[in-house]
Amino acid sequence: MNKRIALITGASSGIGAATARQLADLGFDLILGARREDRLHDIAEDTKRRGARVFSRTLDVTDLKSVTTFIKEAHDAFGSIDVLVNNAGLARGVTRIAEQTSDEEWQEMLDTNVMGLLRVTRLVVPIMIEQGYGHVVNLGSTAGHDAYAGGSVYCATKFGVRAITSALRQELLGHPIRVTSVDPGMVETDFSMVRYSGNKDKADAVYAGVTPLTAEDVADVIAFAVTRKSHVDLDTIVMRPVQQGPYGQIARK
Ligand code: 8X3
Repeated sequence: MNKRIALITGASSGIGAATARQLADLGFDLILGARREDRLHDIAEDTKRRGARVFSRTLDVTDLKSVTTFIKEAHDAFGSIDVLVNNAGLARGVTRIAEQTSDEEWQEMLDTNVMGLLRVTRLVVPIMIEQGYGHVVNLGSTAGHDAYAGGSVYCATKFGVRAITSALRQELLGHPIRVTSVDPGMVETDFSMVRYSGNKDKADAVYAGVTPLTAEDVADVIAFAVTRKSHVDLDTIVMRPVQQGPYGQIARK
């Protein structure tokens, strides 16, 4: 049997990079996209050393032309896409609605987390339908289950991902294509550094007194989901550190 091929967006760091490494170790070939070329190059080289055949290109999911070119070149190179991991996403700020002075941060989150995921999905799903198999894994969040003050738009994007995942699962019923949502709570990646525009003190405070999930913990779950027997479709997987409860409750030490 040919090696399976997984496409991962946001593959240059955090959950995307950890997933790329784990899937390479499990024998997948990889299509890797991310905005940061130097970091993408590093993860491409690492996964090649682990035995994967790798197609990697810069990808900006907010840019339709970038997405279209990326998917076409990747499909031309590899001929099929078995697994799509829609990982690219970000949070910007924790500003309350009435205190937000411009559209910029809101727009970037909506355009990346919602529109970006849709742009990639709508081009990959027809390939999966045509080939007669596939698995779409969307990265949701506990922020798509419970909203919190200062997180209105980030939470809206993740509630949106949850709606898109549910609709997609219904749209694909009757096709042998699996749809999974992996929805983590607190994961220590550069997520908080991005959210707080590089303010390390604020980013560190998010994880103070908590043993957060790691990117590898989330990648474990993605790897588990995509390696089940083909008739097994894991639906929504919500995962948190043991110190994090629902509704933003955290038992810090
Ligand atoms: C990240 C979870 O709680 O930091 O997706 O918004 S949270």
